Amino acid sequence: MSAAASPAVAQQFDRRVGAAVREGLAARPKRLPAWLFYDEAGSRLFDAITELPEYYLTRTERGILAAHAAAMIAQAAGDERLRARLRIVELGAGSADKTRLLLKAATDLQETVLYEPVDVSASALDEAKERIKREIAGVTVTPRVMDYTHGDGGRLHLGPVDCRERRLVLYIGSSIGNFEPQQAQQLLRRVRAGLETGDSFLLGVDLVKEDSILLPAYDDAAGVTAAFNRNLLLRLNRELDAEFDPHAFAHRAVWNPTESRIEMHLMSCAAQRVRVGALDLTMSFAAGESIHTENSYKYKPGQAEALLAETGFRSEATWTDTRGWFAVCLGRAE
Ligand code: AVI
Repeated sequence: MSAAASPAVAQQFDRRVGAAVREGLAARPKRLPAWLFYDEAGSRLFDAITELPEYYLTRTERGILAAHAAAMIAQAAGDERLRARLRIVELGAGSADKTRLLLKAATDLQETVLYEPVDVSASALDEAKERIKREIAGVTVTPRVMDYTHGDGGRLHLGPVDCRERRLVLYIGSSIGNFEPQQAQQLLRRVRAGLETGDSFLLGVDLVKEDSILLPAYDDAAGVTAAFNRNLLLRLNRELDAEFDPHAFAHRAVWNPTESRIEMHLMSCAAQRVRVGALDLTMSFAAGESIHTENSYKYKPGQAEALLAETGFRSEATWTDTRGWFAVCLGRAE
């Protein structure tokens, strides 16, 4: 165990990661922000989560898109006589897997479509671009590497469109669920401020259901979600010269009905002290003390539509699965 950070790590660590860890571990209760999950290993683990039998979200949303993509695209494009050409933006596109269904529906309607995936990860965008170019004729992909959650004076900068075009912004995958209610509102306001009246916004939300369904989705039998949660500590070891023993922390998923959210925690199995070399910090953990690593909000029926209405969109349509587990809502910028 080294007493100080190795010079290489101390000089090179990402300041945003360092600041988030310093702030989160000084808070009571201790917390770490969920965006820290998504380094290369974490993104791979998340892809594996989406394939798990217990993680119904991806599969359910994909089913809704498969059944209704044509209706979603037609609704966004508007009345047949005044129909606009759509240009599709996707926030947090990642691997853009389910988006293919919407892109295919768009090319069925208007033959060609411009697709602008937005993500902080350039490598995820490059992969998505190559795959979509290969698989769907008629799609031109222009990726944008951008943190759509921050900066630029409260407005998402998407650039000009042709006067006969309308933007359709996709925010699917229940990504909005990882934002606190107030942050979710702020994000939608940012998006609205970057759109013109008549543009539209497609939002995917996970709905409240029995905890017997919710909890296994975040605590699966194969332990993939536990590995995803613990990878956060491994990331701090790699990037901040920290000395966490990930197996000295247990993965916990808790349903909080008052806040309508699944919480993920890493619970210290024993009293321990852990050095974070690059921050020149030693943290103490009591036995049973937890680090709160994620909230995943589950929406009540009508709540996503209310959020759209509060943030400058007219809620026009909602599509859901037969079990009512997941909803995809279309809002029109007013
Ligand atoms: C990315 N996000 C929508 C996932 C969720 O369900 O909240 C992240 C996740 N956390 C644990 N499993 C999946």
